[in-house]
Amino acid sequence: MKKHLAITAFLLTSTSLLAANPLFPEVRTADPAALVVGDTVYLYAGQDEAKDNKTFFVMNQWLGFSSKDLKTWQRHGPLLKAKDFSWAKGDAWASQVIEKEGKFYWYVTVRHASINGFAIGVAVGDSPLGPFKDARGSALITNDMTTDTEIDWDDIDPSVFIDDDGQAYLFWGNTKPRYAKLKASMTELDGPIQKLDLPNFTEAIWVHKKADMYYLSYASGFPEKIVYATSKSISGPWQYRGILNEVAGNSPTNHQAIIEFKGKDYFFYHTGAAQPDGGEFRRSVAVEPLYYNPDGSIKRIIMTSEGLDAVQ
Ligand code: FUB
Repeated sequence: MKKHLAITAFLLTSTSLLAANPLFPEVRTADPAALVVGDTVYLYAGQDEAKDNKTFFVMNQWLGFSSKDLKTWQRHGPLLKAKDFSWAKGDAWASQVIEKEGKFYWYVTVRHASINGFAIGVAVGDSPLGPFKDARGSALITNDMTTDTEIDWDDIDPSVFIDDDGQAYLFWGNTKPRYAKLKASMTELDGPIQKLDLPNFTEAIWVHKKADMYYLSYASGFPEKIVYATSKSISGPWQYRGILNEVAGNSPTNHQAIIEFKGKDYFFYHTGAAQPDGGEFRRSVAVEPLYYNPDGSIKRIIMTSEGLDAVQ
């Protein structure tokens, strides 16, 4: 009996055994975006508020989380809402936060109130947890700036990458992948919108760099698999390298964030696997280790219920 109590006490206090995938079982989260600042990972995710999996997404705000070991997470609640952009109607879809010179820029997908379709906005704050406020008072990208598709949700899923020379690039898109340079202000385009050539592209671009290789991962097909391409230059050409993550349990969408933290690499994604009510419109964020091969390719992600051990 004494031994049983000791084991129970160990399970309750050992964070490395308690936290698993999905990371935040008490809330539905989607479209993870991770940011490393010093010894902390900040994780931003849209909140899936749909009551069931029958109709469509209900997403009004983005939640913030932070961790120093990827196992014990602090919940910071909503850090930004779609309605914080006065020109937006709602739909807090995928986003990414990036740091430049001590400021934190949060690029978001929202539905525009007066221009048909989805748009990309940017908020700014002085810390990774904000407070954040609309940096422009208007959208950075609107649907009427990209007229080569029939759909009105082609301007979604921003991912911003700052190259070693300080030049920032905004990538985004649904069905048509695009990118443009950003001015030093981070809130204005600097030049034309360019097209990318990526096979079977759906959405969810994430750009990162490892050693001297650029990586562009994205959701492909539908239901979505996360695939990736590599390049020796941020402006391409991009070489398709294959599947990174298979279709995630019980969710036709997927959306990834890739980071290096304390010397190791990690892959955040979402699934519909949470019990009892996870699914297409009630997703949950999870995390797995990510491993590079010596030739720069990435090993296929293995989705697990256990998740990670605590990072020391
Ligand atoms: O969460 C709403 C949309 O579904 C995102 O913008 C896409 O990436 C997909 O996950």
